[in-house]
Amino acid sequence: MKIIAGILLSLSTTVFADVIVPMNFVDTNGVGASAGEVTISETAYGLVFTPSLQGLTPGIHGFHLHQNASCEPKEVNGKVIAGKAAGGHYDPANTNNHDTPWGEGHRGDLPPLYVALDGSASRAVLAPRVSLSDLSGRALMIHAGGDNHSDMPAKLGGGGARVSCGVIQ
Ligand SMILES: [Cu+2]
Ligand SMILES: [Zn+2]
Repeated sequence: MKIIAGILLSLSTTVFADVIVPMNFVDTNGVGASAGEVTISETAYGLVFTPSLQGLTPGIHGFHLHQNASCEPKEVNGKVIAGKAAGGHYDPANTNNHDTPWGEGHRGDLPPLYVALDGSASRAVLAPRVSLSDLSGRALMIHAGGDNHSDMPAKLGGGGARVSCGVIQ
């Protein structure tokens, strides 16, 4: 019985394939070099985002699901902004609030990414409100600065510029 249970368990954990998102650096010229990838897997507690990234600035970075499947720059009021074609934070309920990953605001508000002193990121984060059905046609975004999961004192957690992005197929 133990063997059968083991086989069933290993089958059940492979039913849902991980989603792998290639990540690239972005700037006002467009999509640049590869930064690595993020693997998204489903758990009983939500989705786990496991980064395998290099070349980032050490420290905490805002990390979100954005609305559109594009990482291209876009002009806003005569100014070209990196990654802006990805649109705003994924917000299917139109809350217009930036909040915690477990809060009532944008569903795309993920826990921030931790980047080590050597510029690599490998620590996984758990997003309890996001499911696999939310992913298709979105973009995964890493910001230059951190994220206080509030619109105060700065909008959208204060993370600032979009530095790395990946389209989720
Ligand atoms: Cu963002
Ligand atoms: Zn948000």
